[in-house]
Amino acid sequence: MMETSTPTIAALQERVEAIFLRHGLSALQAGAVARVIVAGERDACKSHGIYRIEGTLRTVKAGKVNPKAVPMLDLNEGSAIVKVNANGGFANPAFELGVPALAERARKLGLAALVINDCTHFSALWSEVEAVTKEGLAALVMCPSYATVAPTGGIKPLLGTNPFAFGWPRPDGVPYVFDFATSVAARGELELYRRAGKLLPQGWAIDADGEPTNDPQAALAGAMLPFGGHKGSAIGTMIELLAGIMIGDLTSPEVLDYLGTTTLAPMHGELVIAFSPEAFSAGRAGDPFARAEMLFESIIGQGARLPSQRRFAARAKAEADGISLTAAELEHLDRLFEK
Ligand code: NDP
Ligand code: PYC
Repeated sequence: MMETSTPTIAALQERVEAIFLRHGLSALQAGAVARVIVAGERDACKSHGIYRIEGTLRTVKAGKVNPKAVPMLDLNEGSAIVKVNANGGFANPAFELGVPALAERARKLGLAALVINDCTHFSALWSEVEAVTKEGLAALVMCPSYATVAPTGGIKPLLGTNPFAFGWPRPDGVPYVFDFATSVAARGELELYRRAGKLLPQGWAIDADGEPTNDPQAALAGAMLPFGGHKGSAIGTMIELLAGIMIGDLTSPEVLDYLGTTTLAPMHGELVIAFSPEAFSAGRAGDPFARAEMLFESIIGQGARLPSQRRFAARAKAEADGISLTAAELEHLDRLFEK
């Protein structure tokens, strides 16, 4: 049986933060980046957990992210658009800086957007969606990544795996949250399959000649496929438009040109939109939150599960019992600290 250990969430946070501090990140950057990585492990989202530390450190070493960047908030008074320039640092502290102003503006105006520019973004989006739902607001979050996905009908990497997430606040518990790559799977999953020596499921990727492949190595050299064929391809394109071109930041092919590799974390922008359900439904019958609960109950009533339910169950277990890590994972953390 594989040997495991169960550090508390706080202990793992301290350990991951120490790795980043040791490698030159400021306390602001190290704390925010470690929080999102530890949240990934806590919620059993391995593709964006401690596995991401190595790539993050590689990106710092390559000089493609500013480990001591201080994000700058532009309140853009009177506008529904709040902006944060990450100044070449990680997206996570920039997001944390922008959320209070985003929430205040959305409550006042009914909806508001947070634009983050010039940020390195490697993380899952659900933690950001949840931060907005904690403010009693619904949220949409999206960003490009780098060109790794062929548009439907094409065979060359062009779109990113472009994550797209939504959240709806629930008065008496965890929010409704979905968060997915607009490719069949996140690129991190491909890498985890490669490391485990496992074949990919059918329909995830094509090789460099455009032929379907189950070989993770051939897939990494070829292109991933959008989820849902032309539908995922169109949503991925929308994200390039809204969270790349519209906010004056890089699109996925431009990110790849800038980095020259997919082995570093991508640098681009991010778009967060917050909605006040009360403001949108004002003057109409029915409490939007109560009506939403009826919808969720009907979904569950059919035996279906809500998205993020698996994640929230993993979180509850980690909060009670600690985060389960193998001895190999803990040794890996030690090596990252020493490197
Ligand atoms: P998954 O396919 O694993 O999950 C997508 C969503 O569907 C989750 O909210 C999941 O909830 C939910 N879900 C899964 N199965 C069911 C089911 N049977 N019924 C109802 N809901 C279900 O996600 P991806 O592999 O596409 O993406 C993984 C992560 O990668 C995301 O968090 C994304 O943000 C991140 N990512 C980040 C990128 C970046 O550039 N920063 C790029 C691409 C991806 P649950 O978790 O509870 O299973
Ligand atoms: O898993 O597809 C991915 C990814 C790309 C950038 C960050 N995560």
